[in-house]
Amino acid sequence: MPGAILERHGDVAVITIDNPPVNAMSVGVPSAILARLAEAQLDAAIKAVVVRGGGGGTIAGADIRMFGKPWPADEPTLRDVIAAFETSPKPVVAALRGSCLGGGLELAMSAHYRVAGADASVGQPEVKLGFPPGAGGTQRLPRLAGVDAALPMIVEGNPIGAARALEFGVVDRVVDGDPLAGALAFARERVAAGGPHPRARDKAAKVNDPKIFEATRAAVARRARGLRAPLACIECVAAAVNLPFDDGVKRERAIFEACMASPESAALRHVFFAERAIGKVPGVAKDTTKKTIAKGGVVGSGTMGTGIAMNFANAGIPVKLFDADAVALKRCMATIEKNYAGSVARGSLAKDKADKAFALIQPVSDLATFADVDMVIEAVFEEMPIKLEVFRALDKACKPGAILASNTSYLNIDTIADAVPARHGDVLGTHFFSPANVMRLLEVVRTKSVSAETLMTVLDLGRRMRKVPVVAGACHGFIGNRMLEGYFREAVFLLEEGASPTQVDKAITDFGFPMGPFTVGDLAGLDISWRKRKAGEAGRDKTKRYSPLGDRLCERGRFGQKTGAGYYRYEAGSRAPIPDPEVDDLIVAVAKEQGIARRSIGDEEIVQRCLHPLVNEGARILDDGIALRAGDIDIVWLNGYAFPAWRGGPMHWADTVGLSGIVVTIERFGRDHDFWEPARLLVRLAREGRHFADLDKEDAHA
Ligand code: 3H9
Repeated sequence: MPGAILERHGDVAVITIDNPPVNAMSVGVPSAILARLAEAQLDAAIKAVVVRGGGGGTIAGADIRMFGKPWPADEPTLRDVIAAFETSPKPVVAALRGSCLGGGLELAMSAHYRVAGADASVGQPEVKLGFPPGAGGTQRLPRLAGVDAALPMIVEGNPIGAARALEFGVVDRVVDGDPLAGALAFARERVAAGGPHPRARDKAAKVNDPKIFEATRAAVARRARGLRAPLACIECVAAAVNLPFDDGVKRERAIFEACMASPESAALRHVFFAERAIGKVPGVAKDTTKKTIAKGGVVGSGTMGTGIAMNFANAGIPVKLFDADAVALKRCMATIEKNYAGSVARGSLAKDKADKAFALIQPVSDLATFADVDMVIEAVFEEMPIKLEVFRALDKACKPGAILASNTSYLNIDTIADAVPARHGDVLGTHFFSPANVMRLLEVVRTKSVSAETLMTVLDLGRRMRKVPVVAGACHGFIGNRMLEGYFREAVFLLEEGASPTQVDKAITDFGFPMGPFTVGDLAGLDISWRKRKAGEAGRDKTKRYSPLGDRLCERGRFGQKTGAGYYRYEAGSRAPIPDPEVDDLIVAVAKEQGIARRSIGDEEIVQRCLHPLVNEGARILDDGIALRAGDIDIVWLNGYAFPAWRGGPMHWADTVGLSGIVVTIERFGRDHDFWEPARLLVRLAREGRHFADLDKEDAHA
C-alpha cells in the first residue's frame, strides 16, 4: 500500500514518501502524507518537518496512470498536501534527491525551503504529457526562479540540475551526498533564526526580458507546430505575472483540466507508457543476465558503418572499424572526424568528449583483429551473398559467444543465422536508421534461435547508445519499412489520379508530419528504390496496379535533391522544393497512358489513402507476431518516420479514429483499387468494438 513514513530526528520530523519505484502521488499517498504531517504538527517536541522521497529519492509527480480516471471522492489530492505544507506553522524543508518532477516539484515548492543533493534534478515536464503543471507549478516556479528561467523550464519541460536550481533560486542549498543530513541542519538553522518562513506564493513573478512571452510564443509556433500544451504553459505563466496568486492558480487549473481532456494529452500519455513498455519482452525476464559489451566491431565503412561505429564510441565503447578497402576506410575516418567537429561547432558536444569518442574508433584492415570483440555489427551491402560471406568470416575471426549482428533493412536474418550454425543463439539483426549516429530508432530483429541473453544485451546496448530499441520479428522490412510500402504506393497513385506532389505533401504536413512523402523521397534519393524495383521486377505481381512514375523520373536523371530535381526542382544550394511543370506534365502523361481519368481529390482522402495502409499493415504485423505490441509500432513510427507524437503513432491514431470506420474506408477503397484488403485483426477488433490498446492491456496483464 503506497504511503508515507514518519521518523523523528530529535526535534525534526522526517516524512518519507513511500511509493516505489518513483514515489508518484498515487491514491493513498496524499492521505498518508497529510496524516504524517498532522502527527508532526501535534507533537510539541517537533519544531520543523523535512519531506523527501523514499528509495532513490525520486518524486515523479502525479500518478500518470490515474489521468482520465476518477479520483476517489474521499481521498485527498496533491493540492491538499500542497496547501497543508504551505500553511504549516512549523517550517517545512524538502530534501531533494534523484529526480523531483512535475507534482513532485510542485510539492517541494510548497515547502518553505528546499535542500538538494548535488545529483538531484528538478523540472516541470508536464508539457511532454500534453498539459501544463496543474498544482500551482506555473505560479510558484516563476515566483521562485523568475519568469526568464521558469518559462523555458515549463514550456520545454526539460529538468535542470541542482547547481542550476540553486542559481535560479528554486532550491536554497545544495549539499554533497544524501541531502537528509543537510536538510535537517538547514531546518534547525531556520528554526533558530525564527519565522516567518518564506512562501513562494508571497513573492512576485519577475520578468527581466519584456519580450520573453512574445519570443517564446514565436519559438513554439516554429518548433511545436500543432501542439496546444506549450501555448497553454505560456498562458499559465503569464497568469503568474498578471494575476494575484490564487486567481493564477485557478486559471492554471482550468487550463490544465482542458488540456488533460485533449486528444493531444491522451496521445502523449500513451507514448509515455509505450516508450517504457518496449524494453519488456514477454517470456523474457527483465533481469536476464546480459553479456558484457566492452569492445565492439563494425564491418563496412559505408554510410551505415560510419554511423554505427560512432554509436559505439558515443556509448564509450572502443570499436574496431573494418574495411578491406583502405581508401574507403580512410574516407570514413575523415567523415567521422568531420561529424564530430560539426557537433562541436554546433555546440551539441564538448570538444574533449568528441576527441575522446573519436579516439575510441580504430580503423582496421584485418578481420583477425576482431578476436577480442564482444559484439560485431555488420553493415556491408544489402545483398544476401555478401552478408553470408561476412558472417562466415566473422565466425572464424570472433571468439565464442561474441554477438554477431547484421544491420539489414530487409533481408531474412534467419538465413544469415543459418550461415553460422554454431553461433545460432548469438545472431540477430540491428536495423539502424540513416544517419545511424543521429536517428534514434533501432529495430532489434529476432531470429528464431536468438538467446534471451543476446536479445536483452542488445536492447541494453541500444539504450547505452541512446537509441530507442524496439524488438521486431524477422520479415521483409520488419516493422517500419514494411508499413512504409503502402504509404508511398498510395501517394504516387494519388498523383496519377489527380493530386499534385504539393497537395499530397501539404495534406500530410497538415496532419502533423514534418515532411510529406515526395519531399522525403527527394531528400532520401529516388534512385535507391528505383534500383530495388528494377531488381525485383521479375517477381512483381503484374496483375496489380503499378505506377511507372518513379521510374520515369529516375530515367530522366531526377534522383531528388542530389541531382537538383525529383518530384520537385531545387535551386543550387537550396533544399526548398519548387513545384515543377515538367513533373506535372509527366504525371498527366503517365495517367493517360494508364487509362486513369484524373479528378479532384480532397485532403481527407489523401490522409486516408496514405495512412490507412499503415494501420492495416500494422495490424498484420501484430497478427504475425512481428511487433510485440501496438505501442511498439507507434514508437517505431514516432522515432523512425517522424509520425507526429501528439497523434500517438499510427495505431493509437487508428484507435482514436475508430477501427470500424477504418475498415469501412478500406473496404470502400478496395472496390476501386488494388491492395486494399482489410487485415484480419483489424476486422476482428472492429467487429468486437475494441481497440489496439486493448490488446496491449491484455499483454501487460498476461
Ligand atoms: C504531474 O505531476 C501533474 C502535476 O502538475 C499535478 C497534477 C494535479 N506516474 O521511466 P522509468 C513508472 S504529471 C506513474 O522506467 P527511470 C514508469 O511507467 C507527472 N508511473 O524509470 C515505470 O513503470 P514500469 C509529471 C510512473 O528511472 C516506472 O515508473 N512527471 C510515473 O528511467 C519507472 O519509470 C513526469 O512526467 C508517474 N509520474 O526514470 C515524470 N513516472 O516499471 C515522469 C514513472 O511499470 N517520469 N512511472 O514500466 C519520468 O520522467 C521518469 O519515470 C523518471 C524515472 C525520471 C522519474
